[in-house]
Amino acid sequence: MTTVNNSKSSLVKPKILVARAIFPEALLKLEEQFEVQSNQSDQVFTPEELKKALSGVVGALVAGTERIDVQALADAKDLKVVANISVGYNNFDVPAMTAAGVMATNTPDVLTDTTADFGFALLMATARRITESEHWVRAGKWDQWSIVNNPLGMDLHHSTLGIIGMGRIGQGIAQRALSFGMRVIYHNRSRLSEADEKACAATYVSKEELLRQADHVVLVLPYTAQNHHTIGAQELALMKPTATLVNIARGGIVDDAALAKALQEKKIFAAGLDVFEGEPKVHPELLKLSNVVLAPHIASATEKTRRAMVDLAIENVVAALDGRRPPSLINTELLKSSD
Ligand code: 8YV
Repeated sequence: MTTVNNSKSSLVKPKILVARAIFPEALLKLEEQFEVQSNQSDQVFTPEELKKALSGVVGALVAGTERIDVQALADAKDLKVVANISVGYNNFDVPAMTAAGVMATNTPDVLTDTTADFGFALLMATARRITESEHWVRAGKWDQWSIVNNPLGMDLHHSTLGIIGMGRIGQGIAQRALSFGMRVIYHNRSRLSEADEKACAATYVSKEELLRQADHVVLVLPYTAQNHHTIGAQELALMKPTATLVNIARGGIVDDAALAKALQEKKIFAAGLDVFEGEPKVHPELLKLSNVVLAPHIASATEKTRRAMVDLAIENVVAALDGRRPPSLINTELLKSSD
């Protein structure tokens, strides 16, 4: 059990914060070891509330909705670890956390397949106009069925899939594409090893080449300041008018205003979006369009995977507070400096 001695030498449980609602069983597990300040009402903290909530706790579990930066850490003098229930960690100012001696952790691997499945599902929904077709049925238009007057889509099978961001999830999508007979091209910060390229039969190309050649483009790269608006008006102009674009990466990777304009002007065929600039807000022009499939950031959202993400975040907090190396530590330099 994780315990610390207080000045009166009685055993007290260390205090931790759980900033978003989690599964009740996971909360009970945490309560065995910690005094837990939870937020089961799931009301997202304002930056001021987050700063207050972090003061006096030794660990915290947060999600992408909590920004951990200098301001949030200002009064967090006892804080040792913040565990993101998310693989992406652009909500963390990692240098600020390292400077404050706070371990940062995330939840890789446990969500790879679920997220790759969803990337493929969103791609299919987008190319085959599935949500638009559902609206068609609900609007009582089925009697207008005709050979030429259905929502006609684009094929996936034997088309060219372009993946930007070829980490674990990107490679998972490439592997799924193989069974559809797709040709896979990719662009990534660094080229994969020959063995990894072979495993997903993917060919490395420049970003521009990928945009020109691909029938379907899927974005799976992490958000960084350098990746801001990786896809803007200029990039959209390179794409085929028959092409689709799917973003399961992060809002801000795509210039949503430029995308809405390209979709309005039919510069590309359709888009599927799970993430948005300034989410949970969605660009108002995107909301007006029928050639875009919209999802509320659910790529990792299966019961099994969300439970695995929470469990891994708990494991990270427990390890850090027990003086062990957390399984998915991001700022590993913190351990090196204490060696
Ligand atoms: C999370 C995600 O649900 O893991 C990620 O990077 O985008 C999602 O799986 C989301 O970030 C909430 O923390």
